[in-house]
Amino acid sequence: MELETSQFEPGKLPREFVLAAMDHFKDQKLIHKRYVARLLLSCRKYYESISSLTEINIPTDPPEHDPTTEPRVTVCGDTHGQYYDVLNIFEMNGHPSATNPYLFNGDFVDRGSFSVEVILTYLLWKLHDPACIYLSRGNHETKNMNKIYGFEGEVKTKYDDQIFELFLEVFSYLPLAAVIGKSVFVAHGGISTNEKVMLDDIRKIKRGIEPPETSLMSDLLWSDPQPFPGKSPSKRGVGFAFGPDITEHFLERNGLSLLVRSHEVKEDGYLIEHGGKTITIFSAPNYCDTMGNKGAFIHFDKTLKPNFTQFTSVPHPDVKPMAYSAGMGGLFGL
Ligand SMILES: [Mn+2]
Repeated sequence: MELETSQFEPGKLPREFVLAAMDHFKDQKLIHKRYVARLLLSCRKYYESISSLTEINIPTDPPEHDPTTEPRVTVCGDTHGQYYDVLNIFEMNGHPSATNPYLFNGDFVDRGSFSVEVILTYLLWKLHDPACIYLSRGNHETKNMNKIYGFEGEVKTKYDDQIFELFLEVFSYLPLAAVIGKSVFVAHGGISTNEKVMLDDIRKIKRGIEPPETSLMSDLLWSDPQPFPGKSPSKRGVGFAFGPDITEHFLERNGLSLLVRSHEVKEDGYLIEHGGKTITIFSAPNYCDTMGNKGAFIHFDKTLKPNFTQFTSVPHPDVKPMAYSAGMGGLFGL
């Protein structure tokens, strides 16, 4: 399928092209470098123009492929280069569309060796229709992590240095958090332990940079919940661990009902903590081909109560996780 440059604009990329590209990827074929470059340049421009905080509304109509269900938004956690499991999510839950919107909550790349296919698929859908898929940045959409955990090596093997630099630029402009139905706050790591942070502070975060070590941006991308009150230094060395009291105060002063975050593998694909106020969602089943965990995603309808779907991993071609990692990453923990 041949495309004009003018078709690489938000809302103009034909659905048939996205579906054909996904089939190509499934057969371990790539799309031409000139399409990838156009896609990334167009996405960089688009993401640069929008807020650091994405506002998502529940659609008024149910998904076209399943009109008997309630209108809903689907939230997925880490997918980490597990392209065949992402295809399985779309098979179970339908392709992205304005009536079947998805929010992917960061960590699309690294670890799994089909990271190029995963991120290209998401960005192609984004250009097809910006209202069919929303992406928030994870701590793996960063230069330092990509160097260690495989994405840099993978892009340089499948494309080249120039395309890798363009990916980094797109990552640097991804939004940092989302609010669904004015009520559910979603960020990859979690929230800041600074008890004054308001949604407006998140909206105002300047992007186009790698996350500064101590910053609201890093708190959103790197933090983890802890079961006891207060805050602790993070075991990861970046961000903090935040207790149920910090979650409660953040939600209350911002008029929100729930925090959804990802960033940690969970045996059941999700975990509810902080008296029901914090949910972890993780969508990479059998993470790194070794963890044996389930994946899960969440549906939010107009009641804004979470509704979970769990799934197990599907087979993928014999390319091991971290296959393109040049460094020592494979020797560190999971
Ligand atoms: Mn993460």
